[in-house]
Order: sequence, then C-alpha cells, then structure tokens
Amino acid sequence: MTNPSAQTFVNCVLSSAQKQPIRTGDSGKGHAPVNIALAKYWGKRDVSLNLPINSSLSISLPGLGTETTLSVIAANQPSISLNHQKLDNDHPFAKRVSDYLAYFNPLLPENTTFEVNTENSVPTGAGLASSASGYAALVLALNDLFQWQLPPTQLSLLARLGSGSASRSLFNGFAIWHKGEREDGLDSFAEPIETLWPDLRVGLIKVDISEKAVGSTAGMQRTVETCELYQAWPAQAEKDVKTLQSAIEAKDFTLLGETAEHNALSMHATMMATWPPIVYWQPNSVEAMQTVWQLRKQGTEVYFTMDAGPNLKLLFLETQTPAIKRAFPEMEVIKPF
Ligand code: 2P0
Repeated sequence: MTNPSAQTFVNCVLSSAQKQPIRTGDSGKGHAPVNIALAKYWGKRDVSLNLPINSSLSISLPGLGTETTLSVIAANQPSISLNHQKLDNDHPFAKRVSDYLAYFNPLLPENTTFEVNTENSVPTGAGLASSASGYAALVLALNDLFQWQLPPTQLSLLARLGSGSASRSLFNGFAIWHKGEREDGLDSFAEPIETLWPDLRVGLIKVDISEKAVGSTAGMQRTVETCELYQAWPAQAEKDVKTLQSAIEAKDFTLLGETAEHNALSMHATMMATWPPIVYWQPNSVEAMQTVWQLRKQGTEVYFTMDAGPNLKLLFLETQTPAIKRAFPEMEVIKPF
C-alpha cells in the first residue's frame, strides 16, 4: 500500500532526475556496505516518511553489504529473491521491498513489474544492519536501471524512505545523517565526512545471529511512546554527533570510543526503560562488555557499540589488534579505510 505523502516525497526527489525510456528486460545493479552507527538513530518523528527525531553518525564496513540486481519483467506481481531463494509474496521481507518499489511503479511500462535479486553478505535481521545496505543497494540499482544520475545525497533521501539507517549506507567511511527540520523530509539525508583513518579497526563479536524478537521500527515506536527516559535522548544524541565530528577531525580515538560506547549504552537504557521492555542483550553480550572493560583496565584501549541486537562491535586501533584477538579469538576484524 503506497502512502500519499511518501509518494509526493518520491516525486519531489525524482523531479531532478534524468528521464530515459525503459523497456522489459532492462536491468540495473547496486552495491552498498553496511554501516555501524557511532551515534545512534533511535526514534521517528514521522513514521510514514521515516524521519528521525535525532541526527546520527556512522562508519561503513567495506566488504560486508548487499548486492542487488533489479530487472523489468512482464508480470503483475514483483518477484523478490533473497540470497538465491525466491520469496513468497506475503513473506515480510518481500512485502516490505514490494511496498517500497510500488513508489516507482508509475515509471514502468504497462503490464510490467520489478524482479529483485538481492544478496546479503551479512545475516539478515540480526542487528548487523542488513536493511541499511539493502535499501541503499536497492536505490543504487534503481538509479542504474532508470539512469536517473541523481547525486548521492538525493539517493540518500530515497534510501531513507526504505530504512532510516540506509540513508548512511550510500557512503564509504564516516557519514552523518542530518535529521532535518522540514515536514516534507527533503532535508533529512546523509552525507560523507571526507576523511580517512587508516589505522581504525572494527571488530565484530557475533553473540547470536538469529532473527531479533523486536524489529527496530516497532522497537523505536514503543520507546518513543512509553519511555520516560527517552525525553533526555534527543539532546544527548545531537551532542554526541558533534563530539564525534570533533573526535574524527582531531583523530582523537579516546574521545571517539568513549562517546560511541556511552551513546550506545544510553540508547539501550531507553530501550530497557520502555514498556513492555526491550532488552536485546544476552548473557554473552554482557560477558563480552565485561571483557572490554577488563581490557581497558589493563591498558588495551578498546570500546564497544551495540545496535538492535545482542552482538557487539568493537572499536580499536590497529596496534591493539593482537591483544584484543587474544581476548576474542572468534572476532572478525574489519578495516574501514
Ligand atoms: C542505527 N538502528 O543508528 C540504529 C541503532 C538500530 C539501533 O538504524 O525503521 O533498520 O527501517 O528506519 O534503520 C536500525 O533501524 O529502522 C537502526 P527503520 P532501521 O543504526
């Protein structure tokens, strides 16, 4: 079901797009990385346009992400395949993608629809941000298929409508998603922070990669509606984005790590103070946090962040890799730059 304000939003963004004729058999491709927020997005001010209450700041993880091919086929129902498996039309993933693509149906020739083939190199729905890389890759595939030649910030607007965090997955390295002020959502997009930090590392600690019990969209709504502590969140989130920007500019790793860990724990505090409560942590998540704090006490500088799931993402500098690997032998190490 398309939403009228979201359709208007899409039409506005596409008003600056190039227009090319399209035919059955045409196809486009997109690839996008996952991103990890160091200052988190938690809470929507407009659900139908996916507008956030607060700005956020992320780092993309190259090598982990989504690759999507989009084709125009002669059929009346979209065909959605995930990791080489064709999904039923009423599968929640297929439904969400079809609903999103419906905003672009008016651009297709009559009696045609989309065929989507998408491959994730991260587990779907496990708090490793597969919806972020997913909708960013889908928008890049749309841009390729229709030859819109839209700039990345405009693509970021379209990706945001699919999934908020996808706005940040159009970019490598650090990205900032400005919450925006406008009701029409046209100023709520992400842009890259043009800087490199070659010795920065992200470690993935996979505690549990099964589907999470409470999805982010529902979890955010419940937090906004029932959590008294949430009142304090938007101001802290904005402050943390600014502090992280300064830390990145100054290459101040301690400031980056402390701000990111504090931000993540503050977000989880609002989740726990929601009713019914939302607790993504598992015993092994807490054990891993305690190992991180123990490492810091012993002089190994490492911080963690966590999203809507039980897994930890560690932040550290290259020189600390051996000590951290000894504490977490299973950890996957990612080099973001
Ligand atoms: C983030 N998360 O900033 C935060 C931290 C989870 C915790 O963005 O409803 O999948 O599609 O806009 O983007 C996950 O939420 O939610 C998320 P929707 P999304 O990365």
